[in-house]
Amino acid sequence: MQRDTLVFDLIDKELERQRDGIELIASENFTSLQVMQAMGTSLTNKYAEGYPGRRYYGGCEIVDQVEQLAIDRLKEIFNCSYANVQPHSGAQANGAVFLAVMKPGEKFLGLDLSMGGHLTHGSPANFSGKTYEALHYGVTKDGIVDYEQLESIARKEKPKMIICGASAYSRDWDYKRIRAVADEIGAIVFADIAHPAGLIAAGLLNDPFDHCHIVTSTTHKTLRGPRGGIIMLRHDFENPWGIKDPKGNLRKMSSLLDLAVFPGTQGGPLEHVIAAKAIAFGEILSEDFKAYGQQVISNAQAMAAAFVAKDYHLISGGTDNHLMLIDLRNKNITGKKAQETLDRAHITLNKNAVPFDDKSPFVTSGIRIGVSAITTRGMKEGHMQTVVDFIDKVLMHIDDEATIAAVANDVKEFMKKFPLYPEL
Ligand code: DSN
Repeated sequence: MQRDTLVFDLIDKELERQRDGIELIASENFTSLQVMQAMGTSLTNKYAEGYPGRRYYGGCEIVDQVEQLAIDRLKEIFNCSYANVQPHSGAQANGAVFLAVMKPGEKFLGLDLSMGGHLTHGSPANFSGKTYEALHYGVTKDGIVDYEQLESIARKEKPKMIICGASAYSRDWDYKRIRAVADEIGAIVFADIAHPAGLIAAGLLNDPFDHCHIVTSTTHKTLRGPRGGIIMLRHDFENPWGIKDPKGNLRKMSSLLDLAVFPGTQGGPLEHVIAAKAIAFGEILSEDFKAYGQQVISNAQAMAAAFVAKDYHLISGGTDNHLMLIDLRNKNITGKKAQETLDRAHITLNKNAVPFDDKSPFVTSGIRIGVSAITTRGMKEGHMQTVVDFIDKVLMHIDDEATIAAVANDVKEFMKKFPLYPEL
């Protein structure tokens, strides 16, 4: 077979785009070269339905070791007793949790998508909102999770499960408070830590594991691994909710979750991605990762301060983690226009609804910015002012093509200081 230059040329162009630009999408990061290489290996050819040591196919003796390594390392990172590394994504991981613990039509409570929540936390367009009765809490006018509202809905509606976690929330969570109300009503607490997982792994944010029965995450955001999902329990438990497996047997939560991933929602695990997860987890266990997490938070706080100094309105006034949400209404710019114009200046971020937004989700009043990827590229606090200056220059000259082109050139030049995959 001839090399497919059409596709490989596009892959080369994407690498060039990533090298030349300032990547500020809060859910993105750059994996190490070895993590990326593991995904392009012979492991992609192997079917391995089941779990290590209990598969439905022959020839699994090597992938069993790979998957067990990933499980063991993940358990060590979060001090867990159970980990499932097979979910293909965060949405798949969350889907498996729902399948394991909820029956169609039962109630659960999650953060509203328009207030920073995630699609899988009950959006009407998502399986979670279509299959179950989704109730929502929001944030206060100061942009902080409205715990009083959460408690009052929980006491009144008695949902079976409460989800904490968000896609666009820059503050830490009070997991203990959520667990307290859950215990009052006998609800399961499920934390989706997809965004801050790396900072939790580094011990820099509140630890959800002691208070939340079930925890899921993606592996590619602040954890800096390949695209994928994971499910974890610090303490496995006989479930007091009387939840049964499809055959009607009472089982431990770990067993219900394993069944919900395979065969509940997935077939064969992606062992090449699991190998990459294992490598990423090894990197997280190194001392360097804690320093990375600390730098992410320092950079986010330096960037937030630089935006505030230029009169940008940050939801909640700042950040505890890797991201910030900016309401652009005082600048008379929509999120859509900001995203599209910054893209032309090689600055990539996403438009985002802000709490109490008056624009559609396709337009939005805000932008979401994360610093995990630029921190991986080697930026420090001092570079945040330069990035904010680039963004501000574009936004303040949003219809001036010459200025946008000049910033695009400056960005490209600036990013040469932070090499990305020099070996490629
Ligand atoms: N799409 C991810 C994000 O950008 O936060 C969440 O799934």
